[in-house]
Amino acid sequence: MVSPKLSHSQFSPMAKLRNLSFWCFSDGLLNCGGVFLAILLVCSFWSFLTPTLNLGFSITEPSSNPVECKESGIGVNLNSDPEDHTFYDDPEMSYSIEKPVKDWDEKRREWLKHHPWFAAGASERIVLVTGSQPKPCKNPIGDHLLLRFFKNKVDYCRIHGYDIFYNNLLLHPKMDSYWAKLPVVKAAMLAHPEAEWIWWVDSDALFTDMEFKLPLERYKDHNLVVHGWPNLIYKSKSWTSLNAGVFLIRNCQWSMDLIKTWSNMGPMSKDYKKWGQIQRSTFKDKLFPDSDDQSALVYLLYKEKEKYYGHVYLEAEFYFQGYWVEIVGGYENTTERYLEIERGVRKLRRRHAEKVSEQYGAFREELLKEAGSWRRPFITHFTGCQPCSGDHNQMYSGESCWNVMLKAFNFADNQVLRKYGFLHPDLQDSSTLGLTEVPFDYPAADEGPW
Ligand SMILES: [Mn+2]
Repeated sequence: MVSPKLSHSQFSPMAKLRNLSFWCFSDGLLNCGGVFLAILLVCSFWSFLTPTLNLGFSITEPSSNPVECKESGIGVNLNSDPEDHTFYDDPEMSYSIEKPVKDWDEKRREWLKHHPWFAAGASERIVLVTGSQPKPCKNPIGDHLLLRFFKNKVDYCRIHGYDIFYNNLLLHPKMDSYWAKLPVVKAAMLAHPEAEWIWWVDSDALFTDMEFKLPLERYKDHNLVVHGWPNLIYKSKSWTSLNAGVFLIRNCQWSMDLIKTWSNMGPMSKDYKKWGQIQRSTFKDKLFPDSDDQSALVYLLYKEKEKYYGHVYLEAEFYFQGYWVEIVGGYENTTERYLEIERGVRKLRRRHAEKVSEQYGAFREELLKEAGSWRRPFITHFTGCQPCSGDHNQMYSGESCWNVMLKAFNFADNQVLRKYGFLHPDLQDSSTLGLTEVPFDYPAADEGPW
């Protein structure tokens, strides 16, 4: 396998760097002494405070040791781009999906070598990429819906420290609608050599478990993760055997090659029509004539199993993305079950800063091990609702789509809002008048600390 090696030996600070501080931070703060933590805190406070900001107490004296901060190699340096040549200086390199990239693993490795402060944590770094069409939505409330979908992704990324890129242009004029993501994902791979993963999440997909984190360790030997089922690909031969609306793709040469092959079944290809016919004759449940990105990916897995299957992780253990129709009826029950857990565990009711919320998520995760269908679905995908165009699938009414989206927005938002002291008591209520303050209880005097 090409790139897991890349990520685990070449980018691993343990293998490449003898600098103790890098080693320390790559393996997480658990391995670090309080000294390093203190330096990190001092550095980050120092770099974010303006001299005019007076907090009434002294966090650091800026003149005391800023140089030490810079030279400690701890933290990310956003200001330095050394003059050494990298792929960015190569006039042959192109962001365009029409010009394939070669030797990407070496190029990316070289760039990281010149920007060593990105080495720590590189194998877990994710950039979330999403987007929508260039024009205003036809559905009168479509742009509002898209805004709330986007707000949800921003919330998720802020909580987990991921970068996010929203694109609303066609980076290739012919690659529109569901094909538009591929040119964006390729460009994002070049724009973010510091990231190991690019995570495409459709505009109509919503994080509905704001605490859950992708189990990256599980994907260490794979380059592409999608929600899907092998028996549906190889036995049922269905074009819905996986969902291409949410995928995690490793930033490596294998992925560059996949994107090239994959996009060659799209509208930029002279064989576009032919691919539509091939897909329809292969997948009997596909009823529309045009070649689409999802059928194209299923086709590659089906037709070239040897080449692709071993590199693609078909995730079905949790809702990597889940069809909203199966999910939305359970939000109230889920809310109740989570509250029940919290009522029994004081630590989960403890008020805390949003920045430190991941550890509470990890703690709750322990308590959710037995959770079945009532655990929060990670991503609810409003497939078929078409919030922007309003041209929803005739299987359901527009009203039912907008109503359940509202419920899902509030369900997700409540998990964020409580860190700001408020919540929507009624998931179906869109008015701000419905907000209430989160009731926090405190340990009784005789109960001791949290
Ligand atoms: Mn979608």
